Amino acid sequence: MAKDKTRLSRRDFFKASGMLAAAAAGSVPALGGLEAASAQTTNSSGKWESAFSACDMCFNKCGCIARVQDGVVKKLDPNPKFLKSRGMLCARGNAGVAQMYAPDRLKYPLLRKGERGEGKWQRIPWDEAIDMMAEKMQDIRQKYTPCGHLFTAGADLQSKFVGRFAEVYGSYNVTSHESLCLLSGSRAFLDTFGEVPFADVLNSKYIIMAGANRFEALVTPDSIDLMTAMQKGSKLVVLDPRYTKTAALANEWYPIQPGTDMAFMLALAHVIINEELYDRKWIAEKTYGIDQLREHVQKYDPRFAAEECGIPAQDIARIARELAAAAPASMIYPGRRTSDYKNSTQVRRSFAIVNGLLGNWDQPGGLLAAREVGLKGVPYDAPWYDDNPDDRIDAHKVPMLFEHDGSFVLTRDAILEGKPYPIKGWFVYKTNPMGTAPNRAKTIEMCNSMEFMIVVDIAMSDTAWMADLVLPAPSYLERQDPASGLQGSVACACVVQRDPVVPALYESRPVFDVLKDVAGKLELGEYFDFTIEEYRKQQLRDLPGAAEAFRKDGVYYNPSKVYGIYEDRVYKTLSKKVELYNQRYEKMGVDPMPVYTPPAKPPKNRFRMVVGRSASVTQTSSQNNTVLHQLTGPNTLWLNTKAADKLGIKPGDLVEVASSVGKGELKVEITDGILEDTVYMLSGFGALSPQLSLIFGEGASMAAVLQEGYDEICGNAALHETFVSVTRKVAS
Ligand SMILES: Nc1nc2c(c(=O)[nH]1)N[C@H]1C(S)=C(S)[C@@H](COP(=O)(O)OP(=O)(O)OC[C@H]3O[C@@H](n4cnc5c(=O)[nH]c(N)nc54)[C@H](O)[C@@H]3O)O[C@H]1N2
Ligand SMILES: Nc1nc2c(c(=O)[nH]1)N[C@H]1C(S)=C(S)[C@@H](COP(=O)(O)OP(=O)(O)OC[C@H]3O[C@@H](n4cnc5c(=O)[nH]c(N)nc54)[C@H](O)[C@@H]3O)O[C@H]1N2
Ligand code: SF4
Ligand SMILES: [Mo]
Repeated sequence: MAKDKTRLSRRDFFKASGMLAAAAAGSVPALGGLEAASAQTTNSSGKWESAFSACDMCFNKCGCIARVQDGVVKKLDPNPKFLKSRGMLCARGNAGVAQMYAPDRLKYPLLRKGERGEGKWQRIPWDEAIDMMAEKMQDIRQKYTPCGHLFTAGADLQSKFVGRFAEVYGSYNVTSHESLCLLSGSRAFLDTFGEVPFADVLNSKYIIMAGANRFEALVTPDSIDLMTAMQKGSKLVVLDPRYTKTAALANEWYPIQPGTDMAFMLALAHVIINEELYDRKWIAEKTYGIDQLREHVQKYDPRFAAEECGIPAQDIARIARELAAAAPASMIYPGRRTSDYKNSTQVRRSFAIVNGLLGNWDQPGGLLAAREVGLKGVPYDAPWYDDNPDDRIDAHKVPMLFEHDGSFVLTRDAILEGKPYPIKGWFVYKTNPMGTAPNRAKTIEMCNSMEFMIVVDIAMSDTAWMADLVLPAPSYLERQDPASGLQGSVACACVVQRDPVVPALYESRPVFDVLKDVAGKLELGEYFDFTIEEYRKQQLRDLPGAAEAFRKDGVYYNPSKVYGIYEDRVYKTLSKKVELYNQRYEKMGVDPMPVYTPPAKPPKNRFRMVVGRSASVTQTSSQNNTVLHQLTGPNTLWLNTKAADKLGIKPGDLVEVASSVGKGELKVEITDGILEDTVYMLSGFGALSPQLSLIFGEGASMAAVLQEGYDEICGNAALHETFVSVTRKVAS
């Protein structure tokens, strides 16, 4: 496929769109969407070009092909050669064009003029913005040591440059969206199998999906493979307090009492062990701790679990037998977001243990080990700063923090306390903690405690709204990105990269360029002494076929062994085996096996709030998309029919939902598809930023209502530990 040879240069684009003249006259018109972009393009040749890219509307990076006419992206199609996404581009993926040409895109650097969060901005030129960044960062480093600056970056191929910058600048304080997402699950599987697995959904015969919603919360290829596997006769059992679309399509759905999954999993282990439904050879050769586990699960029989979970005991016993009969082509699906409960690592350990017990590992239909993609790192020696404190600001608060991601909620608390040391600068790239970290009031306090806060985004997110300096980024279709390895099921170990499909819009600049410029001013230029092109060459140096594959197919696959990887490999655990009993936990004084504690019950007339996804939006980042906005929102509060009756609430009433930390008002949706003591609402509404013009004033903010518990082992946020009241405000 010919790449866009006639691609317009950035200057040509502005010229063609008439913007250069307008800019010279001092008034850059707002490109009001795709139509406006096309209308402003003169000399239309009508010629279509195609270019590969990888979708960035969520972290999955599905392969796509941009169809470009006269320098304007008109359409995105799935890349059929991209096996990970199985030739699919979801609704959000298709709406990538609208994201790029959104009228609300940030267009040039903005400096706060009024009070923080007041919304008074002054447009400044880039060189001034870079000078100011360098000056403030230097100032903070001198006053508070390099660790006095926090760096936060979301899911992105360029986030690695933020980490690199933080390291050479000298700060250990780096956080990401991950401690609001999946770290407790990663912890649990790492501490059982020695690595975080992928699920071979396609070849699985029996899947228990607990606390995951693969037909709405899309994860490729799992979402598509689940459909295929079910068409081939695979059985799906869903545990979810809500009747999700995945629940609707499952063979069996159990509205499990929130926070009780561990009781269910331990009861499965009880049946499997007591009825000797496991493979003795596997247990003897590959696992550690069967005797301790046998003893541990005796008290967790199906009757006990039934009382806790609200799932009949005979069903639990039957499911255990069916799961074992299908093993090793069966699985407790590991899930993705595990930011649920204070004991989420232990809950997910119970998932991992059942898989370990059945040997659902490294074989078709079970959990799979990661594979080599062959991508090379680009090492560097960061300078040492004598004045720095010993550790991250959130260190030692939980026993097993992930060193690279830390814990956002623990970091925020430490910053607000100013202990053990002050943090006064904050750089945020492509993540929106104001909308995605629980207890928004606290995040506002954190922003207020900063001397200087910089946000790089494509839109005026709520986090950008709180910043001192807001910098416009190009969207994924406009920038060059380093290569990245992608894994997922049997579909791949592949490598993707991005090149601009069209030149960067407005004055947007990639974060790499921004950091490189600032590094230069801070005398750290030697650590950014390369272009992305050169960086990629280094990454791909052992993959001679990659460049040609990118050109031809838009993706590079490294064919490698999928199953049996561990036949001659030792597990990266203390016992060098799959740890049913965790030796390291024992040494650290953490329960070596998951001990069940019943979750607190909501007090009378209060409800447990749970978090979940819609297929047509991502977190907080696409609700304001002109296309997706028509499909989603404003958000509603799911309330059980009986609970609504008791409260005298009728369909469509406006209700106030309030926790101990915040509240919001939204319309109610009365349904039998949620447990009586549980409520749910979609995230991403109730925004504070008026520059999210489609959704400003719509619905309620989940981040404002959620309290901020955290996982006691790794500090991952615990988003489901919030009780709320629901009160009618206005009848429908
Ligand atoms: N369309 C779309 N797709 C996405 C995303 C998106 O925003 N939109 N986000 C992506 C990201 S970053 C992630 S991490 C993944 C998330 O993927 P998932 O983890 O599958 O997503 P959630 O929708 O959060 O699913 C959690 C489910 O758990 C249920 N639940 C709540 N409490 C309990 C409990 O105690 N026990 C059980 N068994 N269930 C419970 C909730 O009702 C919810 O349906 O999705 C990814 N894919
Ligand atoms: N209430 C609530 N909180 C949650 C969750 C939830 O479901 N509900 N889910 C949790 C999970 S699983 C996760 S993964 C996290 C995700 O949390 P976040 O990382 O905060 O995810 P998003 O809300 O998608 O925010 C992404 C930000 O990046 C910006 N952006 C998009 N594209 C670009 C780009 O190309 N360049 C730049 N520079 N910026 C861009 C968007 O405008 C947006 O401001 O949230 C967690 N927190
Ligand atoms: S799942 Fe959808 S939004 Fe996510 S990368 Fe794939 S196409 Fe894009
Ligand atoms: Mo996530």
